[in-house]
Amino acid sequence: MRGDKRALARGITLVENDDPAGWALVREIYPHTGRARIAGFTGPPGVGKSTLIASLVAHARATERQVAVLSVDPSSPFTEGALLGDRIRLVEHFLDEGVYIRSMASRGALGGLSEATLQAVLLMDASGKDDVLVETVGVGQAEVDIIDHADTVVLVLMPGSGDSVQALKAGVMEIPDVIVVNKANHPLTDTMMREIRGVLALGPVTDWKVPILKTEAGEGKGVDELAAAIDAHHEHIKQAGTLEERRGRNLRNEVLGLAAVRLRRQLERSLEGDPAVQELLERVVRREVDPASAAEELLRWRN
Ligand SMILES: Nc1nc2c(ncn2[C@@H]2O[C@H](COP(=O)(O)OP(=O)(O)OP(=O)(O)O)[C@@H](O)[C@H]2O)c(=O)[nH]1
Ligand SMILES: [Mg+2]
Repeated sequence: MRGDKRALARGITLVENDDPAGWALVREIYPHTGRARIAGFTGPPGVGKSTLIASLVAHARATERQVAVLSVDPSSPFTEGALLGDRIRLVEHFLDEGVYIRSMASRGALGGLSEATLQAVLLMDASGKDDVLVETVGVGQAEVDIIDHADTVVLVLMPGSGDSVQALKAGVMEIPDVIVVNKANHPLTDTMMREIRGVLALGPVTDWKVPILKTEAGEGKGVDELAAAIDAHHEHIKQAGTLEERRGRNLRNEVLGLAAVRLRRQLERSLEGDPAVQELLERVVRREVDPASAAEELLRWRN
């Protein structure tokens, strides 16, 4: 809680390894969380999320804000090796005591990736970070719903990522709080901006007008505006009371989600190898009992 990077790193490793000490740690620090601003960055692979985040880190450091970055990518864990490659400009921040960078790819034995990431975010928050920036790949029903725990969701696109605009249009993806079109020196940028505006115009009118920003992350262009938009959104939801509401709803969902996963696991364990259960399932397959009745039967046995 004094912000020691090594302690934070060890804590996250415990959580990632599903070590009971990790859960105990989160239990202890939980009352000290809720201070950090959590921004989630999502969007298709390669649009420049990491590069943008690196620029935002530099931006935050200029005002002495403490920052943590969590990259969640089950398909391509970003390793130290990848970090040292040119694709991520976070390297320059590795030696900065005020910045902590971590990636998470392990699914963990128990709760799965999204649970482990939430715990990691809590630890980052408790360690005194002002900003936690979470990167996840994907648009639509992202396999990592950690984005649900962000106060501000930033969708990053680049000219040509039309699929994502379609996903927005089709309602597959929830409307984010801020939209960024990165690599904005591309000739199709303005077309893309128009398409996005068109999609947003179809949606409901809300009290927050989703800004659509152009950036060139590599050059740091538009990053000040992006930082300002994230600040403005945070301020907006704080004033409107939606921040508490959002966090409350997300935390309640988290509790229900965790309980559901655990109940399912308990159920599976208690029924494993039980011949009566095998027989019941066989009867469903033989169409003697319908699935809903069989499920009720299972629950009756458990109680
Ligand atoms: N031309 C141009 N290239 C950019 C810009 N921003 C990022 N890039 C490059 O695009 C590539 C992908 O950038 P990343 O920041 O790794 O993208 P990402 O969205 O984090 O990618 P994943 O994590 O793999 O999904 C890198 O080679 C960047 O240098 C930009 O504004 N213009
Ligand atoms: Mg990335």
